[in-house]
Amino acid sequence: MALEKLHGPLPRVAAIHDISGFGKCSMTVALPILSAAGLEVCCMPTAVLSTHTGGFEGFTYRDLTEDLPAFAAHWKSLDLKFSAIYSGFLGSPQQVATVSAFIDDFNSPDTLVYIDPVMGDRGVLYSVFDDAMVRGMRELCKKADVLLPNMTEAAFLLDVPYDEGPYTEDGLLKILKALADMGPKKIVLTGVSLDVDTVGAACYDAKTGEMSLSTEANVPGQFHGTGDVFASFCLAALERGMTLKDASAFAVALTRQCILRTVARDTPRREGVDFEGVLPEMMVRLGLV
Ligand code: PXL
Repeated sequence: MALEKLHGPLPRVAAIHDISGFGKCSMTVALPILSAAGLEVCCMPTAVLSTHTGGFEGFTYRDLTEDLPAFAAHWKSLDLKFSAIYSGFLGSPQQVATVSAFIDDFNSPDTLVYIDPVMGDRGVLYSVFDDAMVRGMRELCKKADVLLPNMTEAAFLLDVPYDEGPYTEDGLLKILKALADMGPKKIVLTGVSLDVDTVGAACYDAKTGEMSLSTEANVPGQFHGTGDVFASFCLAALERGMTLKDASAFAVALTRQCILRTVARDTPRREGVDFEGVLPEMMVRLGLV
């Protein structure tokens, strides 16, 4: 694009995630994906870990909850405005409350709040979480314009037993409506399938009552960090103007590409997926190159 057509800042995203030094997830996938999508990322690191907590032992964990109010106050003094506020893994109910206050401070009619209520997978909570965390997340979800839970997180948020699927369209609609009753305006529910051979996402817009399903052929196995990769692709697409339905299908397709590349590389699952190799395709699909 000609330089004279460029004007003003890129759309800004406040990304509120931990930094896990090894094992690609949270900030280390959100930042590169959103930057490659032409969004300016303002990083609010909630904690610094040597690795993520899923599949490693002996990791370090430096909690940064106490730093966050001063971070927010400095950003306020700079009069920063955000197109999106995007939160993911949070370490404690106190941290959830701090992020909730950040959203209240920085939300505006021009801001979309994206909440990935990272809490667990395959029916179980991550080892570092308990009931108090689930209660905290329920409160935070009320503030979401777009909520991005997986099936496990949906079950904990709704306090219903986890069902490993496959699901029916009616069953999915019931879950989506119950989640919408908690407050979020739009929902993208991941880990969804109508049969054993496919997997994808179901999205729901509370305003129209419309549900849409996007699935692709399932790749067996558990791949760490795919929830974060999915949410980041979905946010990128929505911020670049795609509809909810198209953004959801886009994120399903690209996340599957990451998984296929990881299977081909045969790297340990806990190290995360090869999202790097999918960035060029993402940029092409977004019309950026
Ligand atoms: O991918 C979610 C995630 C993010 N951050 C940390 C985690 C996890 C999941 O285990 O441990 C620190």
